[in-house]
Amino acid sequence: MNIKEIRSYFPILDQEVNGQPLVYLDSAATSQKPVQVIEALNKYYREYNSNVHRGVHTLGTRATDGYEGAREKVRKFINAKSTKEIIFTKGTTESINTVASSYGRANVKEGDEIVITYMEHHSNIIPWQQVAIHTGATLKYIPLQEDGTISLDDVKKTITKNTKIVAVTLVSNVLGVVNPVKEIAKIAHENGAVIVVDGAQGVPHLKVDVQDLDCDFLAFSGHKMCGPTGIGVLYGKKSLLENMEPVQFGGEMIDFVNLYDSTWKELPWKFEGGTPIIAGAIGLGAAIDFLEEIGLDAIAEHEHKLAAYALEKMKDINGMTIYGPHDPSKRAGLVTFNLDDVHPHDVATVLDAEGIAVRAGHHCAQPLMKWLKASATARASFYLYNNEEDIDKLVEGLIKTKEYFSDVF
Ligand code: 7TS
Repeated sequence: MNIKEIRSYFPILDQEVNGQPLVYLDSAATSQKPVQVIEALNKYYREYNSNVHRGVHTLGTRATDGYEGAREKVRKFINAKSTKEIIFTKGTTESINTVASSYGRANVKEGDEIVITYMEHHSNIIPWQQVAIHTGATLKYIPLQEDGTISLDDVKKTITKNTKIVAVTLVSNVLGVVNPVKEIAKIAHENGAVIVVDGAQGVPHLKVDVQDLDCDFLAFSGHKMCGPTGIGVLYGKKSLLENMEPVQFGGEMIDFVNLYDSTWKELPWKFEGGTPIIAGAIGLGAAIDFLEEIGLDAIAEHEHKLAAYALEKMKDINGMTIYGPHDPSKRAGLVTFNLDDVHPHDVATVLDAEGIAVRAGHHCAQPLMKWLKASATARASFYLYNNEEDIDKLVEGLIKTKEYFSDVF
């Protein structure tokens, strides 16, 4: 599928914003949705909206088939061994919190260590801070090298026999760094720890194989991979999930309810209390079909080229600071930057007037901002529907921003 055809599936891109054709460079916050996903949601609500796993009526069976069919699509997409290992959640945040609240509280005690990195998103920091606070464990950070990458030597020095959990992102939402998760998993396992991988920025963009990575848990969000908001996935190895307690209790997740105690359904349903996110899962299934039709390797290569092109063009702008490694082979499809002393919110506002959407702020990564010695940054992030023209417009917009602010001051 060529880029023109890919773009034609995203109706939202075909509009003007502030009198200019929209240039959407904020896919790391949320991706746009192709018609295939919009239509899958439309079809579910128009034709077979029903609750799942209850009753035998025809619409209920269709909805159950759609929901469970989506689970199988997710299983195949990340090469999990079984659908028992695929739990639907509302997103990465809920997935990581589930591991922290269930596995973390039960398996971490005083004197133990939890290891994370400085580049984590808040949703892969705060749940572990909470586990540490409640259990008396120590939270340790793998340091970053000057270019923002982590070295395996530092990983080996930080993870010890006292480490029980290692939680690390596959791709940083600020630095664009792709972490050596497979190697980190090996080091974690040699020390008797489990590894939790934050796949929010990785799974939408790179082929992820949980068996090859040998990760114990993987969290990701549907909305960053062409799917709807409100749906996400927690993958966990069956042997671990089987021994974990649910964190939400109520309908759908039980086997028997007695007066004073209850027993749980088998995996994965014991973690899916209440009416599940049926439309969201069906929409995510459609998104996976779409991504697979194009091919994850082709998507990764396309974004990689865009990032290299953007780095090349942006570094020539006077006063530009680009964060993260400058070597494009070490990074994924996003560029985080600051332009002279112009506040990133001002950069984003001027770009918005040109129809260009970028994100500005701390990107939910305040410890990393502190490490970068920046209170905030601007970020352009790319996906399969972006092209070089989008980056040319961004560069033009940045030059305009610079001119505008040099006139003002
Ligand atoms: N982990 C990483 C690495 C992320 O980038 C994000 C969201 C999350 C976790 C949380 O995902 P959620 O779907 O549960 O919210 N990151 C961003 C971002 O960079 N800009 O907006 C959201």
